[in-house]
Amino acid sequence: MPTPGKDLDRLAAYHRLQELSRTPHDLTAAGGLAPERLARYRCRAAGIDLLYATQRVDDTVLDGLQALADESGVIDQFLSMKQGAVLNRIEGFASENRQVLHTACRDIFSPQPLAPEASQQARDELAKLRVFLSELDNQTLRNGKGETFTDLVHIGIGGSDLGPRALSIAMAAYRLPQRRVHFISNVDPDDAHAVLQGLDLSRTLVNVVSKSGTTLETLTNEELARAAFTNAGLDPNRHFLAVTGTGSPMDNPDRYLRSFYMFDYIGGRYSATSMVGAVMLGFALGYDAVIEILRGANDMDRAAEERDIRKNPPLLLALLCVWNHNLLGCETVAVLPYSQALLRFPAHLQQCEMESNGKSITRNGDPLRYASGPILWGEPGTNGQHAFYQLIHQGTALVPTEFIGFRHSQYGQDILIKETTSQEKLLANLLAQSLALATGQENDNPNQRFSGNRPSSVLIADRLDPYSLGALLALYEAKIVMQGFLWNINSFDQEGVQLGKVLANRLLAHMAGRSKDPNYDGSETDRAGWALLKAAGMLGDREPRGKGQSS
Ligand code: G6Q
Repeated sequence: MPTPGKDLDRLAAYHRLQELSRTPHDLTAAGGLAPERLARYRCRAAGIDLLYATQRVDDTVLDGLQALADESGVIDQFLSMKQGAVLNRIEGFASENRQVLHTACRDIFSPQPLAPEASQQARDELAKLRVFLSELDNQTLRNGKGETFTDLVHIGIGGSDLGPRALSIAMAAYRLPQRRVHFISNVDPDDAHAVLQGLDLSRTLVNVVSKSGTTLETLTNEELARAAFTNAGLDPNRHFLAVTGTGSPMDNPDRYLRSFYMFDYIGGRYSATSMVGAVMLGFALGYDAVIEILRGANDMDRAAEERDIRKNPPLLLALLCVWNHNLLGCETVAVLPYSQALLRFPAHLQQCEMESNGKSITRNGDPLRYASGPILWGEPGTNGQHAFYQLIHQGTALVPTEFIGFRHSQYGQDILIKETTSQEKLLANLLAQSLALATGQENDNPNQRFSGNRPSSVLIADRLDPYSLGALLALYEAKIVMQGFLWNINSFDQEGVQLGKVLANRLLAHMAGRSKDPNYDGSETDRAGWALLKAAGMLGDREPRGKGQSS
């Protein structure tokens, strides 16, 4: 069993950084953004460059961050995660007690993967997927009328939706002809209706994705979709696919055309490169594109093992986050992709970061004495520039930003207007924002004064394609778990979402009129829940009828 790391504030390097944080690098000073600095503060892996000259760090702070990385053993912990250590746990308390092996899903190219068993399971599932996709391609798998399948509806929520959906939107430019994918996640019936109504169900597959096989929203939407197929005279079992954990209530191949598996060592929010994302992506893009995504992710996973922080983009981004968040006091981080295709990428990162690092205890169960995960948010630029950037430039909150951009567009359909292409305009805007935030601008008019010294990083790659998307995804996954190691928290559980789920079931039981023992127990929470339902006009004149009934 690995020993958890040390608390951040027990590290000598952290105290040294606290001293340095009193006089952070001044980006507004003369020479604060010297060309030499811009050229040197740049680090690259798996085709992605991280430009960080516009962060409030200098060589001394970078040396301090290197010392912090070394002293906390962040890379050793990352390696032991990849080798299958049980890191999803809280010492001495009941916890999930699981390995964390999402990286094994893409460690499939080397003859000696770090976690051989998990990588073999990934290969086996990929082999099944390859057969399934080739049967679709060569039309041995067709609908009851002998036609090909053209549409796939992916049903899942949280980790079984956000990552796959973000990747699917990002890769729309690479979609196979005559293949469309759709998503249903919310239990809002309008969401499901809006998706299903426009489809020719006879040529549609439905991919139901739930690791646990017990999630209310997903099971409800599955039944709703099954009913739509039955009403259309179709047999759902010949159209529905399952992606689930082995042994889950959904692990019932008789009900599905095909069943694919993911394993308990892959957390939902880290599961986009498992079958959770791969089945839908394979349908939309083809098997080879899925492999390219995995290859990009694997290359970044391997680059993330580098101990020199100046050569390891995810590690450096994680340390810069600790610098901004714990030492310079910033509470949020904005991820701003200058690519419309990354429309839902910030939403995926929001879950990945905030569900992983929104914690208040250490891995020993002690209260944290320092801040853990920041609030992460974001929208594509340049749209955001015409909206919330005002606050980033001149607001009282200091918002470190992570810009993401690509040198070339996906479709290559572009024209010169006033001697620049749209892609150049997009990138010019990205870089100008980074510059403006760093240097600011003096003005006698206080309303037109920009303080500057607002930190940002720029991630830039050649083109958003399957390989770079995989690398970008893995970069953020690694960054997020490394932050967790630095804060000495468990980034792999999500107890915080449980209470709301339990109470929602309780309120549903009241609404369904099943308010008998044990659902209505007269506890303070139950009484408040009942009263809240009444105040919301959901119960009419009904009174509780359980053993704890109040009247
Ligand atoms: C992610 C979380 C959570 C989970 C969903 C869906 O890390 O655990 O978002 O992915 O609740 O769970 P199922 O896949 O089990 O339906």
